[in-house]
Amino acid sequence: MTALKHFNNGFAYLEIENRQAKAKIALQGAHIFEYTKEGEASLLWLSQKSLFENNKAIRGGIPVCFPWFGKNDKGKDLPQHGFARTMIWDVVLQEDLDECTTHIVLRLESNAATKKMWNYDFHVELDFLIGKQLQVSMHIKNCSTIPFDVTTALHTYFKISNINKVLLDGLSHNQYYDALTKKRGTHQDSTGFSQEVDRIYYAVPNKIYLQDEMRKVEIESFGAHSLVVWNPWIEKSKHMRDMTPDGYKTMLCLETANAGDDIVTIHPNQSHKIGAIYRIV
Ligand code: TA6
Repeated sequence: MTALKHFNNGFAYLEIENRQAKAKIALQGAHIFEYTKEGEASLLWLSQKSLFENNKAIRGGIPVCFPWFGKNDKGKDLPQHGFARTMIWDVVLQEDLDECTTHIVLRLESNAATKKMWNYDFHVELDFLIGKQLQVSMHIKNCSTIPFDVTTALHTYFKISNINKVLLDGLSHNQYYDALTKKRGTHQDSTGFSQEVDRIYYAVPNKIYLQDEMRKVEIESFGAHSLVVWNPWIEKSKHMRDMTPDGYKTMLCLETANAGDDIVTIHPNQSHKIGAIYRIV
């Protein structure tokens, strides 16, 4: 079952429910901000102070970073993480595959507003399969007559019980770029985090695991050659109006990405697909 709902301020979202899961997807940014498997706690973290306002990215869930990840130095007014997450997408498919799986597709096409910021013709679709697992994939097509480069991410906020006790399994000895120190490093397996972390890992395996006190989540990625790991910690959270002071303790971003040096060139009439499947195992 899928229904179009609105918050009091008119902010629109799809509400999905089937026998295996329930979810909510904002039309702005094709932004899933709730996914809960039957019998489990919410997979995705959502800030208690998240804004559900036009042109403001939701703090939590899975923000879609496109057509660039991070800051864009080509223009001081260009939005961090691109414009896709603050634009209204069209719902092009909502279908119950069976009692346990719902298929939702939203689409964003280039228009005058996007071309002012990024002068290419494209369309991008976000494809969700919502059931006992959550599959999210981004399909980018170059509709221009020249190639373009993109960096992207599914900027996924995972709900955890305690940032000091989570374990990332599958990144041993992986190289990363540390955005805080501007240096490269090598992952050392250790439990938990005790400070801000903002890293782009490269050449990551297509399956990694988030081990928490309350569950183990498998993250299977495709079309991605990098993974971003982020937690703002105390100081950065203080300067974020949509974060509570202790919100950092129960979230960790693990972002299936083409970020940093992992730039994807898409040729005319060609497409690129990046996505992830999240399973509670
Ligand atoms: O995920 C890593 C990152 O690029 C961090 O540097 C931090 O800026 C985070 O994204 C959140 O960005 P946002 O624009 O959503 O506040």
